[in-house]
Amino acid sequence: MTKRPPVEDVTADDLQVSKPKDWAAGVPGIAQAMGPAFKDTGVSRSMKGLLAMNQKDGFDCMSCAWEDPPDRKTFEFCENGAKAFNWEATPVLVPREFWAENSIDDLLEKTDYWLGLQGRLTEPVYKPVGSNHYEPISWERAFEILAQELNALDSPNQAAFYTSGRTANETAFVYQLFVRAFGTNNLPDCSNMCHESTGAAMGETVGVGKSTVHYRDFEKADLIIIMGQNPGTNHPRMLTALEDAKKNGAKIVAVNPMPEAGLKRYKNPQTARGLIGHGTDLADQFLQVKMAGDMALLQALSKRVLDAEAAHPGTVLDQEFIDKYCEGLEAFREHLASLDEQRVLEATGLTSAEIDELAERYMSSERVIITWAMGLTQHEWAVPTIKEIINLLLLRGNMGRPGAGASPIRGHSNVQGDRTMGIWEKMPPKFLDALEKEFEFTVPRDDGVDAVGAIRAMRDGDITVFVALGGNLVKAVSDTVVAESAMQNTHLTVQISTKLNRSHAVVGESAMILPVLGRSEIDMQASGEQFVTVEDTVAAIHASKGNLTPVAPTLLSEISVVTRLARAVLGDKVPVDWAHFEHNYDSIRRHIGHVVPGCDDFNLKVRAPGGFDLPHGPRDTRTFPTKTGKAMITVNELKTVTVPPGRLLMQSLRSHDQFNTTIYSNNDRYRGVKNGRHVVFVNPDDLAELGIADGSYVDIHSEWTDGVDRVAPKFRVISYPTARGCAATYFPETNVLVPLDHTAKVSNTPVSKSIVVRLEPVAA
Ligand SMILES: Nc1nc2c(c(=O)[nH]1)N[C@H]1C(S)=C(S)[C@@H](COP(=O)(O)OP(=O)(O)OC[C@H]3O[C@@H](n4cnc5c(=O)[nH]c(N)nc54)[C@H](O)[C@@H]3O)O[C@H]1N2
Ligand SMILES: Nc1nc2c(c(=O)[nH]1)N[C@H]1C(S)=C(S)[C@@H](COP(=O)(O)OP(=O)(O)OC[C@H]3O[C@@H](n4cnc5c(=O)[nH]c(N)nc54)[C@H](O)[C@@H]3O)O[C@H]1N2
Ligand code: SF4
Ligand SMILES: [Mo]
Repeated sequence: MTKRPPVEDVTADDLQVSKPKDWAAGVPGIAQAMGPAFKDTGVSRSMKGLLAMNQKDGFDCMSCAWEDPPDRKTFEFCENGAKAFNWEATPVLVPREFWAENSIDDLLEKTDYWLGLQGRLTEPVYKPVGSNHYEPISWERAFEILAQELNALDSPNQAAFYTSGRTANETAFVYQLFVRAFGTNNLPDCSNMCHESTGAAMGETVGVGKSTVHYRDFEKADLIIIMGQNPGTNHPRMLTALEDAKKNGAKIVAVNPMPEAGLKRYKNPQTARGLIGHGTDLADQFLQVKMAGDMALLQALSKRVLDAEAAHPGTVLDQEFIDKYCEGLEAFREHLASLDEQRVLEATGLTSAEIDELAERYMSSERVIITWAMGLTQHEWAVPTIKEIINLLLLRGNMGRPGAGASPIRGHSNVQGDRTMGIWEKMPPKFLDALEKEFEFTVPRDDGVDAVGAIRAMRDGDITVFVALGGNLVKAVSDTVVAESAMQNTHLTVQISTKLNRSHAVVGESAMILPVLGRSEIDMQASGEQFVTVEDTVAAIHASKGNLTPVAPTLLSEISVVTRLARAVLGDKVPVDWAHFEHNYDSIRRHIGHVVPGCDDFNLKVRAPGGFDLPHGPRDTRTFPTKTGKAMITVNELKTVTVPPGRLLMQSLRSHDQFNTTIYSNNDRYRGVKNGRHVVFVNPDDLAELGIADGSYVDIHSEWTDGVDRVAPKFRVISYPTARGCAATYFPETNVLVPLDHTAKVSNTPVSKSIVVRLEPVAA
């Protein structure tokens, strides 16, 4: 067992700030990828693991949902994939004495950075009511306690079962089956805080809430518009796809309040030109939009398209496509006729000329892809904004043909697959019917709670048991103070995890941690070595098989944990052979084949090297399974955010060295920040106007209609070329500023990207 020497958290005094970079990856990327991996995990374990990562017979990178290219290189991973691998594969283990040495109160004092550095969890631990310590218990005892607790509830709806998007398809399927057999649809997941707005917008307008492009479409596109996304950090290998697209003549436009390094220039570490040369210039146009201005921008673009068509009838719109496949054009045209250009310019902070230029690019391109991520989904009016992306694309038939489409880029590596497998608090009746037919038990039909709903219900005492399959909900969700007291208001919290985080410290009266294998590890069951499957952001499903010796023999696979939990809780309540599921994952896949559309012959199809693509009506055949059977061009009332004088619109985003609430280091190389995370990036002109000096310290107060004073104390101000009127901080440090009830309309996603804040100077 390896024990790490104590690690001290860094303080703000160590903070160093330098000029932001204007290119991504290159040699520093390789050094950052390999250095820590070799140091922590060891050269031989690292090489064995990394060489298998993202290979057709290896395991899927556990970081983001970016897709794998059809042809794989020897090193098919990026810097951040390597960091995620190292974080999981490390042989540093939490030692048994840790639990006696550290009380729950001690753990509450620590940061997530420190908690993660303690190493891999290896044995189940339990904190009984009244105790301030976890203590090791056997697996048998753990399941016994859970069965007692869950079966003692007055209603199954008093429990919630969270999922984070790293969970594999088979695990997700068995987990939702267990939860529904237990009797509830309380299946909140990380997607509620992530791409829920995308699902809502695309579900309504085109009938499928997933990307309408394949990997190969990127190299066929003439124009790729990247909105509200920072691929250099969050989907680094996307830069390779963008580089390939550029080589084929594509133009790239970035729409973002931040001049992100990865959107400007890419030095591909796999090529000589990338290592020693200038690299590839990516964005041909950078629209530095004001936060929450995208809806206005998109409407202005569509209006320009419609105006051009009016000026030269029959030359701009794809009228054939619209006539055959769409509805709503007339109402849309009428609505946009009165669009106020002045309001657009105010909301976007752009000039008419900039918008004209992008409109020209759009109209002169045959094949256009628009991609987006959290910069669009985490706003109050995210859903109508994304509907405007669909409108713009539909006008010129940019859907269901090569090189064109709508491409939401998903976050967690299998967040999309988890939804496909039934992790959703409001799965459609069709899925529930199929489940009922396959397993012969009555499936609950009432909608369950989502992530925000779960916190509310815990706060109000309506949910008393919280089980999490991965993730770190208390830290990831909005309104940290409320979320923490809600979690502490429960009777029992259970975390199925690989490593410690804040959710293991902020617990109910009683608490349990169940440690599991990571994706890179060999999963041996009664019938032999198992593999699982995952779905990437373009709906391609493929196998993932770990090849490293597990860090401890005491670990169970996630599927073992879920099936044993189901057996303990349900006994023979439902006719499901949970034990067989655990022994041979093919048996799970057989059922998936019967229940999940497009997964017939699942066992066969996932065994093909590289896997298979799920069917997708809009992409494959221009079939739109919406209410009307047509793609919907929708009318959305323009919404803009008003920021009172002296206030800024703040977003919370990711540094280059974190994966959501997992902090790999306190650095953010591309933005020039070292040794600190309590920083706020503000435009120099705004600083001058506010009379706040670069390098000084401020408390950040958020202002919302409920009048509650939410404060994030002592952040260092960094003068930074973000859009005027906007500010940026790191997630999750400023989640405390996002009111629980401030969520996107329809999707209920916390508004993590447009928070009205005021900066109040404090002493250094
Ligand atoms: N290394 C690493 N990879 C990750 C993650 C990670 O934490 N680390 N997280 C994963 C997950 S779960 C997700 S969801 C994705 C997230 O991937 P991203 O969405 O790229 O993540 P963020 O860091 O939140 O960046 C949001 C981007 O949107 C911009 N933005 C903010 N507001 C607006 C706006 O109003 N309009 C426009 N046009 N742009 C705006 C920001 O400036 C920023 O560039 O990444 C996944 N991959
Ligand atoms: N303010 C603000 N808040 C946000 C966001 C934002 O941009 N701004 N982004 C939101 C988004 S997009 C998302 S997706 C959510 C993320 O919310 P979550 O998915 O809940 O959070 P993560 O930090 O990704 O979860 C990390 C934890 O998962 C566990 N884990 C890691 N690997 C495994 C594994 O293989 N198995 C198991 N069982 N456990 C594992 C580890 O214990 C690790 O600490 O946060 C959201 N919150
Ligand atoms: S792009 Fe994403 S999935 Fe691919 S190696 Fe990098 S972190 Fe992993
Ligand atoms: Mo996400």
